[in-house]
Amino acid sequence: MSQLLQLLRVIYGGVRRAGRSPAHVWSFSRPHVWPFNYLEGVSVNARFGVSRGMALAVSVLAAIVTSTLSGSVSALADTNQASSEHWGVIARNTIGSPVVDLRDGPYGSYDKTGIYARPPYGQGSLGITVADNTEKAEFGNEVDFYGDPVLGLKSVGFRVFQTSENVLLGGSANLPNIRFEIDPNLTSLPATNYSSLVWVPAAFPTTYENQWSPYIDATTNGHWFLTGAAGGATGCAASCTWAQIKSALDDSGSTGRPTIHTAAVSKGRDNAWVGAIDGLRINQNIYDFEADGVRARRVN
Ligand SMILES: [Ca+2]
Ligand SMILES: [Ca+2]
Repeated sequence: MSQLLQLLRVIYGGVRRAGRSPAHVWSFSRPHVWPFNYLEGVSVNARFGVSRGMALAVSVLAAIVTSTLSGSVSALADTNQASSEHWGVIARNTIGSPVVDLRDGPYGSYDKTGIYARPPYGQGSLGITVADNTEKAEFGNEVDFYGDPVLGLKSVGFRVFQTSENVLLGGSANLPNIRFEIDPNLTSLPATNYSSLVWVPAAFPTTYENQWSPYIDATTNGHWFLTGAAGGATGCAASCTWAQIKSALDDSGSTGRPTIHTAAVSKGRDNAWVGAIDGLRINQNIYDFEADGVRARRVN
């Protein structure tokens, strides 16, 4: 078996374990570099993309060598990314019949040119349509972040395609959210094992409308809150800064540190909204939403 592994490394430049799911988690030491248009001061590589032929070969060989590898790796760890197939609509948190669609584009709006007139990563994005204040859409990952430390979250943010129509419908802060379902593990609430940790973006500058935004850093922009009992116990039921909410969750109690259940982007229930999201950043990975799936781009 070790000889087979050695052969595989010679042929493909090395394979290594990159996630919790055994059959879908192979990445290569020489990652595919996907074209991108602009970055938040960093360069990234996509480590999800492999050619169909290579993917087929690896899927066959992966079954042979999986048994030689052991241990699980956090989705927040340096060497990992979430698997594309683990991203999707989170049914539990979807209300009504919103549209959540991995799509090409949007390119535009019609009179826009330059880097903000095209998806920031690849050629597609996550389109979201919410009809009114009764609907809620959520797209995320219920597998790869499970059990990861909330206090280990360092970098969070995304890019968004906002329209002036959305602003007319709900004001300049009518935007989607980033949402982590968590176990707050607060000492004062030992029976509370669930809360949503939600980021609410600040009002959008008019200059960002009808095009792609720059990177919006959720650790400095807007505000955060916690739902349920944890919101009241931390003083963050309505609005806290990122620093405040992390400090409030860091009570170093006997119940343990807060852990992540899920990671997602969401919209609702507040106003109608039609737009798109791309480049969801969670720590050292930028999740590139594309029509054919979600690629993790590693921030170098
Ligand atoms: Ca994209
Ligand atoms: Ca708990």
